[in-house]
Parts: sequence; structure tokens; C-alpha cells
Amino acid sequence: MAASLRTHPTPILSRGDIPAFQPDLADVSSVFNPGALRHGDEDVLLLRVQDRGRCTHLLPARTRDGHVFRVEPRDLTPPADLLPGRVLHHVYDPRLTWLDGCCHLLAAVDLDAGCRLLLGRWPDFGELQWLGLTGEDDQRNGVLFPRRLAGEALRLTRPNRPGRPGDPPSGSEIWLERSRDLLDWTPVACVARGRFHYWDELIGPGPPPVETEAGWLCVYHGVATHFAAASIYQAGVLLLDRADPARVLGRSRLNMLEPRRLWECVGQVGNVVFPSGLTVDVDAAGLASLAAPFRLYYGAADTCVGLAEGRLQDLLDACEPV
Ligand code: BMA
Repeated sequence: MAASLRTHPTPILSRGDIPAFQPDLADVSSVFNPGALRHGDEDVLLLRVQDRGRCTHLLPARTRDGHVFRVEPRDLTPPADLLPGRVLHHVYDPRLTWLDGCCHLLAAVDLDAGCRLLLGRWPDFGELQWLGLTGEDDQRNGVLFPRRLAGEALRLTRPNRPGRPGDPPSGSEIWLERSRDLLDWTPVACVARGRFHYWDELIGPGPPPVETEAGWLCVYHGVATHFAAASIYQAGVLLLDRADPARVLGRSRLNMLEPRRLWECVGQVGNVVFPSGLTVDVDAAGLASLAAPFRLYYGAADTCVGLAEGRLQDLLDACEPV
């Protein structure tokens, strides 16, 4: 039976935690949707920070316990002219994955032409190396698996399709894709579709899949739209086959996390919990024990960062056969 995740009663990071090391970062509006990675005995985060011009900045942070953070006075946002002939408006919602012996990330990037995914490497958590767009499809959420299968890297994405006239394109499918070079991707299979009328009508991948003996545990976000009357962002989980992740073994019927606390319901965008980073100890082969405790970092109301905790077994228990 699905259990909801235990959440910390207050935000673990809010705008007052952002150091004012450059003028635009004095008194920022918000910090939310961080990417996260376990490295040694620390969690390394890449925070999405919005200044008062509603420009996005990416700042690193570290924590040992998930509560006390050192936010580094470094802005890793790429320059607006990174891609020849195109203007980058915002780079946001980075998902960090340890792959090929290095931290890699996929982030959403707003261009004039729409939203794309931008690939980066973060060697030794120093300078971020931006490697380019991973295609010209409109995509907002992309996350790399932490291991190649048969030499091919894998990712989950959320293709955006046109919505109602005037609305930004959005997505109600999660796709598995494969690639050798991490830039050129080929769709493999649709692994989840939004369930109209229920908690996850629109969906997108969240933090990197976690490999366990039972399969890949993939936390995702779902949006209930209530016939366009609301957008309530929640989180649930998918279970994909370990050897063939195109095979879907399970999915949570109930959400495991939903906006309930005041700071999750009220903010820049109300009623949002947006899971973006999950950290857990893994063995040398990248396998996590189902008994392992995890930390799930999530953006709350596009304003601050919350923390949910549990054991991987809780995620597995929430999955019902599909
Ligand atoms: C999604 C993304 C997230 C954001 C969420 C709620 O579509 O754009 O960055 O947190 O909406 O506004």
C-alpha cells in the first residue's frame, strides 16, 4: 500500500539563504527545483535561484545532513550567447546524474523557439562545461540514467505538445530515449502516459532513476488540472525493468507527495511540489539497497526547497503492477 513520504515541516532552503555576492543576487525572489547528487558523505546541489528581474541563476550548495547548507558564492549560469545565433533566456531545473565517472546534467533552456534540453558536465564540481542542446524537440524535463546499458546512455524526457491556444506547450507522456554521445537521442518507448481525471494528468520525469534489485525506481511529477481549473503539482513513482527499462513493471496509483503545508500551497506558483533531486548511497556498481534511506529534494510553490525522506522500499511499495 502506498505510503506518503515524510516531509520536513519547514523549507530547508529559502531566499534568505542565498549569498549576495553579486548585485542581482541581493534579496532574491526565490530558490527552488534543485538538482542533487550524493558525493562521498555530502549531497551536492545545483540550485535554481530567481533574482528580482526573474532571471535564473544556478548556484552550487553542499550539505552533509540535508539541513545545514553551504551555498557557494558562484553563479554557474551559462552566458546568454552560449549557443551561436540563439539567445538563452533561462537555464533551469537541472537534473544531476553521476554517469561515465563524472557529474552530468540536463537542464531546461528557454529559447525564442521554445524549450530545449541543454547537456552539461560538472567535473569535480568546479566550472560547468556546457556541451550543447540535445535536439530541437520542445522538451522541458530530461534526466539521465546513472548507468549505460549495452554501451548506450538512457534518459527520460517529457516531450511538449501544443496545448490550448495561447497556453505554453505541455506534456502528458514520459519517454525513454537512448544515445551513445549524450547529444543525439533516439526515442525507445513511451513508459508512462498522463491519467486524465486523476492526480497525474500531465507528467514529467523527476530525479535520476535509482537502480535497485527490483528495478529502476523513477520519481516523477504529475499535475492535476481539474478541467483547467487548477494545476496541482504532486509526485509519484514508476518502476522500470532493470535490464529492459522500456518494460514498465509498476506505477504508484496514489501520489506520494502533494502540496499540503502552507509554503507548498502559497508562493510564486501555488500548489506545487516539484521533485528534482534524490540522493541515496549506492555500491560500487551503482546499485542501491531497498533498505537505504533517501533524501528527495523538491521545489515548493516555485519559491523554496523542501525535503522528503524515506527508504527506497517505500517507493517500491507504492508501485502497483501495470
Ligand atoms: C513546470 C516547470 C517547473 C515549475 C513548475 C511549476 O512546468 O516549469 O520549473 O516548477 O512548472 O510552476
